[in-house]
Amino acid sequence: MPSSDAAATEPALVAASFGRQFYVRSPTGAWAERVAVTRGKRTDVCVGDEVEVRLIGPDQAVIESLCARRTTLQRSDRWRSKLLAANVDQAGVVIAGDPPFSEPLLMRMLMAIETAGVEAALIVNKCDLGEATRAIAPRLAVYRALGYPVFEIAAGARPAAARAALRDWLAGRTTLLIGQSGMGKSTLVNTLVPDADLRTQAISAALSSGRHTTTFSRMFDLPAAIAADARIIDTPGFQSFGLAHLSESQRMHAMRDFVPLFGRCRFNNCRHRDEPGCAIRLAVERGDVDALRHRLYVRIDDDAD
Ligand SMILES: Nc1nc2c(ncn2[C@@H]2O[C@H](COP(=O)(O)OP(=O)(O)O)[C@@H](O)[C@H]2O)c(=O)[nH]1
Ligand SMILES: [Mg+2]
Ligand SMILES: [Zn+2]
Repeated sequence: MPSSDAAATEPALVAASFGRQFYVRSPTGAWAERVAVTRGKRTDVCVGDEVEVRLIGPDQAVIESLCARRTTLQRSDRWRSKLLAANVDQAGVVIAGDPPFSEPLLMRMLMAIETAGVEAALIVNKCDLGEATRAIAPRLAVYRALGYPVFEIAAGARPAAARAALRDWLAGRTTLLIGQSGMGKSTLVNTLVPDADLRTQAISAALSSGRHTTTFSRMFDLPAAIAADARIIDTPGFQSFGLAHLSESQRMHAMRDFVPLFGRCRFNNCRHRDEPGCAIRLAVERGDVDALRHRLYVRIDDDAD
């Protein structure tokens, strides 16, 4: 290959992925956003990836190489692992009182996020629904006590207040929003990125040749007036979140309430169920470790066997 060709690649950011097609943009805005494909059958590229592309004409590109990732978030079952996003700094798990959020799902997402070395926060949406929000308040207190930032907002009902509450947390970072469907992720993205819907439609049309779908993740820059130097990634909702890519030790270490007690169980291979002298179960009995989180941990551990 002539060396002039090798020099003709451009740095790009993957703003969306859909099957084997990607939507890429220039980090400096030097060229127009466009659809890209990978060479061969490579599919291990995801939203947030930094890549080198070769531009073809005014609206196409080929992804030539993938840059090293700072972080990788994924979910997986026994057969397949799915990349959710690369290079995110932090993740906001969006939950709400109505419909009631699933705490097992929340715990699974937190395990994946923490193991990936990504900072996690809880974004509690629909706080205008007083009764439903009061019903989950005791659970929010548990996560606050564990040190997670907990933002209480109403993205749809009180958008300006939601922007003000999240501004400092979003500034200077790339944030992934994840959660069950119906919690309000897309509503939140729309309050932060005024033209998000239009841009989603444009990406959707370009990627799926007209078939409108929003079942893909996509990344937007936030307007500077809303948060400086910030990017946000909206994801489709999940009904399950597999952790086959995590070891038992990784799952255990993501339990912030367990960590200070490690090494105090009678048996050093303790699985913190009904073993005699289990320091974690004793802490549950004393009320020092939340009983529901312990019970859900055991269930997640059972599912992984
Ligand atoms: N009451 C209330 N409903 C909201 C709020 N934000 C979003 N919703 C509603 O929640 C539903 C799901 O929102 P959506 O953004 O599509 O959720 P996603 O599936 O997580 O992306 C929609 O009917 C929204 O109108 C809010 O602040 N208050
Ligand atoms: Mg959505
Ligand atoms: Zn134990």
